[in-house]
Amino acid sequence: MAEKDFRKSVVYQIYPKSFCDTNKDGLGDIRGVISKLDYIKELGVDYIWSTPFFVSPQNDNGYDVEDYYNIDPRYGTMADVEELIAEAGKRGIGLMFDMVFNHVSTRHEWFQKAMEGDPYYKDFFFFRKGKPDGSAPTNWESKFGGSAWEYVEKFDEYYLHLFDVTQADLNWDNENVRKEVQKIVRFWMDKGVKGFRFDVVNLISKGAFEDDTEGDGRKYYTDGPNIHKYLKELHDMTFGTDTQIVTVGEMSSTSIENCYQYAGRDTGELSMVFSFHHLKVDFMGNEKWVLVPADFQKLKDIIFEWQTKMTEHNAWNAVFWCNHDQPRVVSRFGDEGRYWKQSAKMLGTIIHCLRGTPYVYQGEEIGMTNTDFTDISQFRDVESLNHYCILQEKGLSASDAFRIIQIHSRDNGRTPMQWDGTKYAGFSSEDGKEPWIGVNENHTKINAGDQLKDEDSIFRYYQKLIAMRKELDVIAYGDIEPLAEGDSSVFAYRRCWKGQELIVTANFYGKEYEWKKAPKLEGFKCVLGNYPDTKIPENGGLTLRPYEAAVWYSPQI
Ligand code: TEU
Ligand code: CA
Repeated sequence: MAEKDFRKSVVYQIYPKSFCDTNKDGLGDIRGVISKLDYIKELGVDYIWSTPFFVSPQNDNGYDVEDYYNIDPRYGTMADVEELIAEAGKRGIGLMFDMVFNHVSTRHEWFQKAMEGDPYYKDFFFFRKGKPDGSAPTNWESKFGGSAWEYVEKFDEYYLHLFDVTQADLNWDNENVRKEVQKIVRFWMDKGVKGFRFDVVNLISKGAFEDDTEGDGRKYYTDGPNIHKYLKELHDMTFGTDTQIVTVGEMSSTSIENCYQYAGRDTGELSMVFSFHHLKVDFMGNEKWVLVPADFQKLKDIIFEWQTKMTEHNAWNAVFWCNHDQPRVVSRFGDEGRYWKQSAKMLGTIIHCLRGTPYVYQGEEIGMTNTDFTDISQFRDVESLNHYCILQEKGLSASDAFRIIQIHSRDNGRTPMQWDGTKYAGFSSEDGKEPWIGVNENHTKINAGDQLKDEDSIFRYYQKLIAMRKELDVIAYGDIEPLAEGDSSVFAYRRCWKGQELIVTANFYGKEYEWKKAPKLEGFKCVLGNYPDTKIPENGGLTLRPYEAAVWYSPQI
């Protein structure tokens, strides 16, 4: 069979815990995903990436895996997962599984045996002596706050956890670890899985264990010394033997130079990468827990840099605004209020016409917004709860700390999927247990049921964006040229492929804007837009209404 051409594909991401609950326990489940396959099919996507549902204590909602070969009973059974793969397959949709191999839950058998003192398994992890004064081996910080080292009294040693204290980092320098990982990947390939998303995979190769005098330690383990070797080996021993499998690596704080290799056409590593630099434009450097306005110029610079340089190096991006770790994009860069619909469509347009494989995160296709929580007790995420305390320890008032959590919390993307206007938004039935995390009140106005009935809805618009990538080769294969690079309001670019041209024009703000230096659009046709009456201006220039976006196409120059 010919190699899978993922350039025309679109991926739909599901966070199963918040997607659909079929047995009234307040937690989404696999049968819930099965029940919504026709909806996902209607959107037109090619793959479903589901975040992990393996056996786990759920301290980090499944990113703390206890057993990679079995399904957490809260989500369902192995038979359910097999049925999901088969039913999705019948609809032409492949399943991408989320493989977390940087760390395991401390409840995983390997860690349990390590804690019993078994030297074979102790070497699966990073156990290290403290400094002579007894303090942690290095000053590295956990991504969820606090030290990245946890003291174990009975060994008088510390173990490394870059994330939660219950997520122990695996030692990939140990060949036995790498062999176990390969076994797991092959197990799921044999079940008919069509793709993999590898969690924080650029952190698996640790460098020197030294104090970081400038930062939190990430420079010692990000894109580490053997990373390309380990990825090539994983590729060769597992998914590389099947040309139908698509892979995406989640790259934490990576460099573009490393991504040329991770996602190069012929480098034998992965199909594509998620990078996050464009989603730190409302941070202060790497510091997320602050309130600063989004820097639009920086956003454009970063997206365009990744678009053009990855193209030059024949490498492939995953393109996205949203996932289960990010606030909702319409709240973040758009407008939840008056221009909710226009801004959600504008943001979708920008992503879906870029060079790369677009990812749609559950609820994005209906313009779901951030949470409406008013009290810290409503938040569930370990990262948010940790930082709520850390911010107050640093001297912030409870209300200032809360405001920061509200804006940046990962829970913004984790409230239940809004299917309809009923009590629990159709996520679970009204006589069931209360959902594990609060439903947004706005589900009476923002829900899938209503949008399916409305030809002008955000859902219908996403459907068109997805169909357009399949119809127009220029979107999947074309080069990219940034336009209006220094402009204060416009996000625009040109794509070219074999004489076909596509121009995307978007007003990123809620104020009408006169774009004097707009490219000439004679010979182009507006193939999609978020206003019903977008026309080619007669005297050059382009007036963009609030959040107006349009896609202009010319079959040949
Ligand atoms: O996330 C990796 C990661 O570093 C971030 O997205 C993280 O949530 C953020 O930087 C914190 O500010 C992946 C998963 O997507 C996430 O859900 C897991 O919690 C994490 O790995 C650990 O497995
Ligand atoms: Ca359930």
